[in-house]
Amino acid sequence: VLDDYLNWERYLIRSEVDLPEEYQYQGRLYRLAPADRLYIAGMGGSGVVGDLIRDLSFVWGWPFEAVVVKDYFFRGGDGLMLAVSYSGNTVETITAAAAALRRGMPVIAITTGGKLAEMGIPTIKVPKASAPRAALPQMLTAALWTLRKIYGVNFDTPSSLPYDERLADRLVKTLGARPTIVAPVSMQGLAYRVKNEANENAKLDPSVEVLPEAHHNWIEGASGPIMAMTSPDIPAEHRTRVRLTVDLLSGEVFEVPMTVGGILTFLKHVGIATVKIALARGIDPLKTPRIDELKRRLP
Ligand code: G6Q
Repeated sequence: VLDDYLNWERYLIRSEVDLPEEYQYQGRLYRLAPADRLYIAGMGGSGVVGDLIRDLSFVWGWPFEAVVVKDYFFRGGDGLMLAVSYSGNTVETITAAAAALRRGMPVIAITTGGKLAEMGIPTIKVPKASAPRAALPQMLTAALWTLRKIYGVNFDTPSSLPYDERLADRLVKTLGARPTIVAPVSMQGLAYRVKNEANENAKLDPSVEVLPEAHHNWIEGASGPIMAMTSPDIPAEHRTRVRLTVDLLSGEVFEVPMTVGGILTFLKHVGIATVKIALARGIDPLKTPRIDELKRRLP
């Protein structure tokens, strides 16, 4: 898994994806046209693609409302859905995709295979990695090229994701202390990804608080260490909220450019740092026995 993170740039998709303008599914016609609402279904390491697209679309004003779906149940109306599942076998994602199709909504799959790839809907197959969470570059860039094709959105495709040992060390220290990760709404997806990496690789349980809402409740109860996230690219209102939090409570501030390159470079360091924490604790960063057991026990 460490090798995957170190070689993330190799997995970035750098060219357009092939998608039809329309397709037939179970005798019904679906058109892949821009819709005001974009649903992104997916769980865990695949679901983060939706979280990050929501952050990016907010920061860069993309021409759709990104709605993240992390459940079996899908009750949305008009729109377009991306169903992201690394394995292609995640029951919540497959169920939500099927529900969207029943409602006449076009769905595009992003996966390495599994049941999702066999549904007979447009599917972008991405290369495998050691774990779903380690396949973020290929899943995220596959989703972004899809959005380029349908909505014409612009994004950067970084040529490299440079490694900085000092940043990794700072993250080891900060995340090892099980902080509360504090981020504004515009960086919420990024903050949850940091938490998830600490959960899955390091087997730690930091929490996430989102601003400005957390200034109306959590701030009064806050007691532990704080990891604060900010960016030069987010609205001034959000930057101010982060600054005020750290002024009042102190904390380690991480500034992340909200570009594809900035996000993936930072998350590569988070991946490496959480693997390092695991190894220092004598834990296998790759294995996720509870997640596997839960999937086994599901009907
Ligand atoms: C990530 C984990 C886990 C996984 C989800 C969803 O590395 O294994 O978070 O991503 O359980 O599975 P799929 O990614 O296969 O849909």
